[in-house]
Amino acid sequence: MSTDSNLRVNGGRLWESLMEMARIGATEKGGVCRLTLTDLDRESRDLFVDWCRGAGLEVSVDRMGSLFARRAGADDALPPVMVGSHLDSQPTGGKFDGALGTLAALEIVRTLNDLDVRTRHPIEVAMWTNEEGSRFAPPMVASGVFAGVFTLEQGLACEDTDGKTLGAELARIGYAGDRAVGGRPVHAFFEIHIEQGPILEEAEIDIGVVTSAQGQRWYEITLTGVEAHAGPTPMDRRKDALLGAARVVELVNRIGLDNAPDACATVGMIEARPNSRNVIPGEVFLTVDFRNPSDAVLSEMNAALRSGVADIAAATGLDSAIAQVFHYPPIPFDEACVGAVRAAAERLGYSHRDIYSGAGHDACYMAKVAPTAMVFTPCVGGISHNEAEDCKPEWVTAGADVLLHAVLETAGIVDG
Ligand code: HGY
Ligand code: MN
Ligand code: MN
Repeated sequence: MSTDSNLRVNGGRLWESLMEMARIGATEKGGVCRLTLTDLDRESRDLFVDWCRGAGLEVSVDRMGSLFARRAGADDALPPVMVGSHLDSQPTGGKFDGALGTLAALEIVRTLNDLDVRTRHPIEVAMWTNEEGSRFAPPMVASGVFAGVFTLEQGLACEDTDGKTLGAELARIGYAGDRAVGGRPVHAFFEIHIEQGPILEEAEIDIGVVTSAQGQRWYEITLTGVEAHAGPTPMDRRKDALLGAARVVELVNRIGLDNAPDACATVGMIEARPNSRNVIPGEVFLTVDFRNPSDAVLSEMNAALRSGVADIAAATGLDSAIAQVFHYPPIPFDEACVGAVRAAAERLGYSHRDIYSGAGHDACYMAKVAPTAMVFTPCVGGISHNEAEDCKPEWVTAGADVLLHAVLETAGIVDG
């Protein structure tokens, strides 16, 4: 039975769910701060689990705290079509990053329930722990454990800047599940997400058919000099770690510009110690985030960073330590699943274009263990990882309609 183009989600219900979820961790500027494994994360999980159970789904929690809400298939022994994303946010995050993918997945199930449609494969709505990597690096760690990229021990041992481990925080909020992480067949994985960039909105295109995700390398750099008094210490006798860090920030930006137009290079975190106004900083910790659609160029950026940091340390009399904490090469998504997304947009009459993802997503790791594809919606001004992040009801509805059809094409409709 082919997917009837009249099959559509209830966009109003989805928008309402997004606005209700956005009240958890709501910030004054209209965003959300729902850092992973905080009490607010627990509150969002509790609400999501209630909604899933309200839709008749069977909810399980794995040992990384990821949630799986299952709708039986007509042939329930078949591997599930999984659809989902994350609910954790950046410290100054928005209402849609992650929540759109998680709640649109739930909306698909709600729509199938309304229309009494049975699918051949079971459907599982997934909510992954710690996608953002803001509190605990690396990002996408739970889907990474599910895909066998990290061991469970590595995932649980991730530490935040206060020395708390992911495993301990998971137990503290009551979401340390007992289900094995991964190691089971998944028929396909789909994720819908806002683009988090300007391309679709500027081109006035409804749907991004995501063909791949660019590669990433994340680093932690520590520069060590000598703490000293800001008054009596002559300028030529200083080993100023913050001076070195300032030059590293300039170096990172230069590496990004030198590899234009596709490279992205960012220093997002910097901590000067002891961070006192009249003490020459003796130590600085900073992070580097490199992205590129070419792994070869990412390697060149890596080499330029390492040699550049060594030169800066030598010129400023500092010791330097650089650790790569995360890397994955560019990830192509599955042609058949990407085709199902493209065909769905065509069938439903939505404008669409192929696009690669600048951001990382749980789909990037799921692509290692299941045929995977993503659907992008535009976002207002291309802004994300910012409390001003915004989307439009018509974009959300169009994206969820396409997701519904791509999932049904892949899961198969038995009757309804
Ligand atoms: O960093 C990323 O691309 C994602 O938001 N975790
Ligand atoms: Mn996200
Ligand atoms: Mn994000």
